[in-house]
Amino acid sequence: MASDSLEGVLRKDFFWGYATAATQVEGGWNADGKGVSIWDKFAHTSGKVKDGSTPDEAVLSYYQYKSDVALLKQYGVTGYRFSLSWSRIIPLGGANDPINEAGLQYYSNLVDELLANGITPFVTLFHWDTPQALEDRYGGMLDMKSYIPDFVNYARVCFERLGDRVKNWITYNEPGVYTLAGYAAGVHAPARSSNRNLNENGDSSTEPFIVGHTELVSHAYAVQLYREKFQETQKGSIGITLHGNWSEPWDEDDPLDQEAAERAREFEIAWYGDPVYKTGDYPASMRAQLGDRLPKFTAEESKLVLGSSDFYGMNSYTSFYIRHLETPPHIDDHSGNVEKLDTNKQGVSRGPESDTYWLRTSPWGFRKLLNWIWKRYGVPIYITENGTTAKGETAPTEEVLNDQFRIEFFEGYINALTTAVKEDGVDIRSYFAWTFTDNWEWAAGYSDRFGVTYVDFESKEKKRYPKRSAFVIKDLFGKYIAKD
Ligand code: BGP
Repeated sequence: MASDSLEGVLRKDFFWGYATAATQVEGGWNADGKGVSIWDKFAHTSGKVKDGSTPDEAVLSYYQYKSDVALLKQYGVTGYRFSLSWSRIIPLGGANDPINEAGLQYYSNLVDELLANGITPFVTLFHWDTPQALEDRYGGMLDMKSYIPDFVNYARVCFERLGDRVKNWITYNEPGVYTLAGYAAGVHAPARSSNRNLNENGDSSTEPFIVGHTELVSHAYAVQLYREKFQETQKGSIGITLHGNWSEPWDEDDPLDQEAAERAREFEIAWYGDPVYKTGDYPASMRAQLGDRLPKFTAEESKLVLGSSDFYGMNSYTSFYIRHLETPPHIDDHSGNVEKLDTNKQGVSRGPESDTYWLRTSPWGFRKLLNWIWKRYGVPIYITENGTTAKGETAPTEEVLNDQFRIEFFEGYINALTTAVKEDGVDIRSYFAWTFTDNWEWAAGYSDRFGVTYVDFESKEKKRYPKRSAFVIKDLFGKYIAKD
């Protein structure tokens, strides 16, 4: 419900809309010269995806972008965040490999279509789909020296070819999820598990932190290129998007749990946030626990990384209660000696359960997180993802399309962000809900539906059915954004 006292609180030029990622929506996985990405390979390997599905077709937005943009317009959005598939643009990925003009043309058409409909594009260069050829050639991001020139070249091609019209760039989406899910848990591409890499001393893997370092440094080089060669003429902004959920102490009066919650925030968010926005280095709590597992920034890297984002791109979905542990839960712990719980000491739940095991509706934590980020980093915040699944969405029935659970989620979170602007003075410039249509949710396949549009995956054209949440969000921003 929109509260009257929040009317007109958001700035006139606040952007709102939906976020998507190439692998999750495009389909056409090998169409018109596209190369194979690590997610194509992962999904085509049996046993990796929950429902055994692949993103070969996804929601066919590669073919249906015009009607999709028309639907976005109907939903009233002012912005649309999508990602470019590197292997669609440079099929083999490398700086000396050929460009696929057909792939670039698709993105150019999409950008034109959005602009013709008054929708501002926000473009992510990397949403997890490394070209498989680079993985095969030198191990992808594990080899920072080989990887950087390839990523920076890819970024340059995108700035050159789309930057006359794209004014909002995001280098990486959730670098921390890419590293932990892909190199520690091994449940995402490229499916490397740190357990496999234990050395004889029983120490744990270093791979996630090596990959994390590559992401940060390559991000910074791409930003340097944009700032030196493009920003003045193209007049856009560029930054990075980090994931982060709120960590609340399990026992709010226990100093150990308070410290543990702060440690959890640092391991999750400040791992990338501090180098970029605060110190040019990793947080001391991480260095203390991880020692040499954490790479060291050279003086040059540190200088390059610090200040390398014009804004804080924030993806957030939920909150956790955090309890202190004396010893790491497992020897290759990546979370700072903490335990994540669903309820606090008083037995209060973090919120109603969605259809996704880690996600519960907890807008109370969203406001706290916005404040934590604002206080620690002090740069404008672009909320680039936030959304939920709901139980029982298996057919486009009237009840499913009247998606009350998702509506309450969005009411809570959009209210929390608007309150953070009004009451706490946090500078928030955008909100992109996750997501526009049901899609291919990575290792969950087609089983997790985050869309405000129901998709019939059985139908040949992946028929779309608007859910009511799309119109509730429209009304909320209609009230909360200031008018001329
Ligand atoms: C974010 C990703 C999105 C999307 C979303 C939903 O971490 O950036 O691409 O997948 O999470 O979560 P999940 O698919 O992990 O359930």
